[in-house]
Amino acid sequence: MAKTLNIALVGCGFMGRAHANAYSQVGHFFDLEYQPVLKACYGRPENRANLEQFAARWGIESVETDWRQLVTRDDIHVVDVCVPNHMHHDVVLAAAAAGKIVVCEKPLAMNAAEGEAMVAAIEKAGVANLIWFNYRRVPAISLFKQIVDEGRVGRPFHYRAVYNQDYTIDANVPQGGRAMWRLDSKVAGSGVTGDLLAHSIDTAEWINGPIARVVASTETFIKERQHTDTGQVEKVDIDDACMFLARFANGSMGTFESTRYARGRKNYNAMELNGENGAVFFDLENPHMLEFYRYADPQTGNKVEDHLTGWQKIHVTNFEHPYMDKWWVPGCTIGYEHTFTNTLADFLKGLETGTPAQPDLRSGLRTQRVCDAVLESARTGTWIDIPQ
Ligand code: SOE
Repeated sequence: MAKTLNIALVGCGFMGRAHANAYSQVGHFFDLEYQPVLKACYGRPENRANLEQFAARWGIESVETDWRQLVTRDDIHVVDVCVPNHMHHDVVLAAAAAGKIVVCEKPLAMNAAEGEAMVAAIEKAGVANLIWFNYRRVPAISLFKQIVDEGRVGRPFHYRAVYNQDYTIDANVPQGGRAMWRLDSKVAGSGVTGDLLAHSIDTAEWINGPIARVVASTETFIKERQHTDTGQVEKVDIDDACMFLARFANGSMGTFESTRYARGRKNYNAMELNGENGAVFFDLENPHMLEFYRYADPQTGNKVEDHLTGWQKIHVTNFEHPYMDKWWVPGCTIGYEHTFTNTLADFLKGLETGTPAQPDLRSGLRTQRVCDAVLESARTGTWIDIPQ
């Protein structure tokens, strides 16, 4: 017997669309006891026309222009927080106080202090929760983790992450407003560190364990931009680029690079792990390919290298690959939007089985602490230890 879960989407921008699509699709592809229903969505009163159009397009039953009213409605079971970052804290606290299930976009908050209050509220309320680090559910990235967990990489030496884009190179790109709030520090909290490196950090710690310490450098290439809300040219306070070195608790070394000034790169999220027995490489511009270098047998440690040794390319579309038995037939690919559907399916399965899906908000707080340490290191020029 299906159980209905009424969803309130708090936010209807880019992420609102990605989530709305996941709620609409999940029941068509996964066998789940819980069936989400898009009950209501929130948008600002001045954007009411957009909000109504959004609701009509996605079949959402009602609209609200007061999010506080929405999150306390009796007919809502799940509050999905996909408004810009500066609102996450208040919405999560109100939703937790109302006893709602909470699913929140990344990064968790503007900073770790806010994140701590959010996790405390969630844990006090005892409500199920999730942070949408969707890239864990790219089938090839899930397979990356599986290969590492199977011991095929062996002792890890190096983890390398790059997350580059190029959409802010033009000095005429404004900051703020609906489209460019990610460039406004008062709304976003930080630049590439919270927006892009948060993904890289989440994936890195998931695959290679906790980061123990970091040292970072950041740059803001374009120091002033016109602000959409005021029309004035204002100082830009976000990090346009960030690079940091990391030491993992397992002894391996990490390098992380992110920028919005890598001409030619649109959403280049890449990672490589080099270990004693092998290595794995992934990049999101080739989303179905995982590259694996096999050097030694994980059981015996014996060298398997011969004249055929080399990087092996795995087209991650077979039924035995993560998530792929839920979609099409081998060889038929899935895309960006499916990573949200896969994430949602795992979350709903977690509600059904009682084994909560990860990452939850506490895990998001861990990532937030690493982001804060990276930014502090960039300010002070020193290594910063991450509280474990
Ligand atoms: C930024 O351009 C952005 O939309 C991020 O905010 C998302 O988290 C990332 O997945 C794609 O790029």
